[in-house]
Amino acid sequence: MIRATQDNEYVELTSPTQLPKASGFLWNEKMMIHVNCRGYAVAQFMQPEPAKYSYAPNLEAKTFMQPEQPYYAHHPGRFLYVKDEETGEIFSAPYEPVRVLPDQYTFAVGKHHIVWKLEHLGFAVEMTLSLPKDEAMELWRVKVKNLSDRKRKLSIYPYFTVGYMSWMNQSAEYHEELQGMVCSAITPYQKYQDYAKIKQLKDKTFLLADQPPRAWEASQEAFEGEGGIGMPSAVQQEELSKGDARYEMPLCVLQYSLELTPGEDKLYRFIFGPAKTEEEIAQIRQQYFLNAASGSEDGFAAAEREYAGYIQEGKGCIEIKTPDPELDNFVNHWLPRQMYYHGQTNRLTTDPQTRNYLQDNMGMSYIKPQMARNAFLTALSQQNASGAMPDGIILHEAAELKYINQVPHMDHCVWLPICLSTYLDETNDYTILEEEVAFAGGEEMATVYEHINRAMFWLMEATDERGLNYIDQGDWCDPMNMVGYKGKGVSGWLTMASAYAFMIWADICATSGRPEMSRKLAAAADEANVVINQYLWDGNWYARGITDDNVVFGISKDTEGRIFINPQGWALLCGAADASKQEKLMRAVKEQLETPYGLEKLAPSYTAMREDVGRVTQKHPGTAENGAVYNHAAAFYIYALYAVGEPNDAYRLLRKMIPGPDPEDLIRRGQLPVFIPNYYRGAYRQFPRTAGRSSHLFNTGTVPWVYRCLIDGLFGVQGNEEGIRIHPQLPAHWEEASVKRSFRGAELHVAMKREAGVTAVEVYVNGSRIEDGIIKNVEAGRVYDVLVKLPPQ
Ligand code: CEZ
Repeated sequence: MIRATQDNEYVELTSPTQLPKASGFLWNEKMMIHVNCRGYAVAQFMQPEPAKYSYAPNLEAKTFMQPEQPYYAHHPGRFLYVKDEETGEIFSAPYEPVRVLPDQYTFAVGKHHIVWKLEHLGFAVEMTLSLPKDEAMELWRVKVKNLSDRKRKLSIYPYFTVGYMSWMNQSAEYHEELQGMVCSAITPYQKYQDYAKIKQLKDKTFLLADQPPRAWEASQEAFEGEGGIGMPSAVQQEELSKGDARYEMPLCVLQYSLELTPGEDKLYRFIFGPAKTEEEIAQIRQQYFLNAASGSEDGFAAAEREYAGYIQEGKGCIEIKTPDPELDNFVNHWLPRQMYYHGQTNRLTTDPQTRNYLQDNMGMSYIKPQMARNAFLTALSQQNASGAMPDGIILHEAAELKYINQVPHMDHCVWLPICLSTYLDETNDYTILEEEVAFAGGEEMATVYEHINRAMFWLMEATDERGLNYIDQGDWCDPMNMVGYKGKGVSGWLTMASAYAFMIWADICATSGRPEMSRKLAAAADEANVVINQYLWDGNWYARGITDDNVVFGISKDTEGRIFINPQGWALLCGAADASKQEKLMRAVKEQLETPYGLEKLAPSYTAMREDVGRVTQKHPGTAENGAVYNHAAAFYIYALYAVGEPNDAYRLLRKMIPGPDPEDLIRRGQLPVFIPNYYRGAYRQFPRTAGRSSHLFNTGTVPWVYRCLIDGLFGVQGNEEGIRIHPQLPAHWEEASVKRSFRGAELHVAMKREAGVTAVEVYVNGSRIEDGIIKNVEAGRVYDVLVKLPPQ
């Protein structure tokens, strides 16, 4: 039902109904497309703000990408109606909108393309989606084959949703000379000042075909007639009416009629996307379909090939082999791909949230460190001279802070040293600290070192008389907006995160020859830890914060939101929790927050508004920050477990982030193991029926943290200023594992084995024992054979 192909190139699903929301996604420099097994699609492109070219049937609100995206009959999709011309029978690929269950069905999610294959009525249909590397457009291959032993006649109708483009102006028609359809619209606006902006937009949607169609239809209504989208009247007629759309909802559908001898197949190719002008569309047709560059390869095939190469560049820096092949496949292929997507696209925003931008680039440190470096400098160039970081980082001159970035959050500074430390671990590039960068406004310049000092001092100052950090309208938890909006409430988590940031910065200062500053920071961390224990320890775990009215919350006497995961994990990281507190809080987490699908972010989920906590309590219980298995928060906790040396709990929880391999688990999550979603439904103890269900939202800060869990924790192959420290923390039930680690231009082949008689980790490099486990002065171009002997369990 769900399997990886032999070569691990694809994850395949063989039913369109068992996991109806199963999906995959592709992206390039300009766009992203998320498609599901039944043919529905959400595509966005940047111009520079995210825009659509295939719309819903009603006016769409512009907002950020949503979890648990609902699908419905007229949801934008890419379909192929197939009509047997002898019997009149009709079905559609991949499954929607006709919903006839085919005899054979496969949805294959690959890294650089996505394929739907089905067999029905003696026909095989294959639809393949790919993208070019730099342009916003979809490249489609549609192949039909006669599987029967007689000649067959059929019509196929490639259908591309255009939808409700605009209430001001929308139309569509077929263009003979383009051999394609062009839909035109004007993005709705009202202020004359916006005219200058909207006149630049790509307001056309086109469909180009490599072969002339027999007929077409450009009006959604005319196409559907009384039959509706499930059995369109136009498909039941002999020929589409070659109609246009005049302020009618546009559609791109073509008809091809063909005859196939037994075993014969035929391939069609299409390009679907946005454009500004007809000339641009003509240009695309020329480039992709008419210019056969060399031999048989035309622009279309060259673009597919180039795109495969682009995705291939997003390789991670470890290749693992463990007793868990599904984990191996995920870590070797899908996890770095998802991390790369974040680093390359900035989640399709022009003003990524500062914490997201920094963490996404923490992940990029493993893939393209130069890009991470530039991103850190970009972020710092928007820092206020006071040390405060803005809520979002502006990536385009015309961009402005939108949505959540208009709400003041207090945590952005903590991510600077934390994310930079990963970059330094990977590259050892301490020169970044000496780089001169301006502050916002451009008047004052300072080194990166000075910038981060100011961020740390800003955090030290942003505390109340007790020394706890103010939360204002939020911290890492975006919607925790009413704990401190009156100016008094504090965040327990943020106090811990600040302490941890001070510790990390203290280390970096020490390593870069700044002992004085290092001591100052370490002292600040110690002071924070004292007040954390004084005001936030509740007996068995740490509180989440203290409200404007001085009410401690996230504690045993709360009936909802009794325990939050973040203060527990970060108390382990920042060193606030001593051994006895560590044990207590880990037990509380296991008892109250662990579920079969991972760790809940808080429990019990709030079922009613708490006006002194805020919007988070109004989210549906068990979704998102209100007690879902929020993977980003779970990843922090797992990272903390590795930091305090709890490999078994850490691994168990880590494994729960990936759907499967057990079929029941896959069905419950409803998602293929090709990405980690931002959440799985939680509130396991309150709403067990829906627990485990994936949000299908692949935008999440989880992935770089999972990668860090693997590098710094599980496989213990973390870089440092001397070289690389080998210190695996395999779970007890693993006898062995191996890792191929690319590191600063060298390659390490690390074999890990449990061996009788071994009492502590022993590391051998090219045959000789290394006492401290640190391979020093790693030389680029060299291959290191590393053997790690581990004590038996
Ligand atoms: O967004 C994420 C943010 O992108 O939520 C995280 C936060 O740390 C990330 O920076 C936790 O709050 O209600 C809201 O505004 C939500 O908070 C969303 O914006 C949330 C979504 O899950 C999107 O990923």
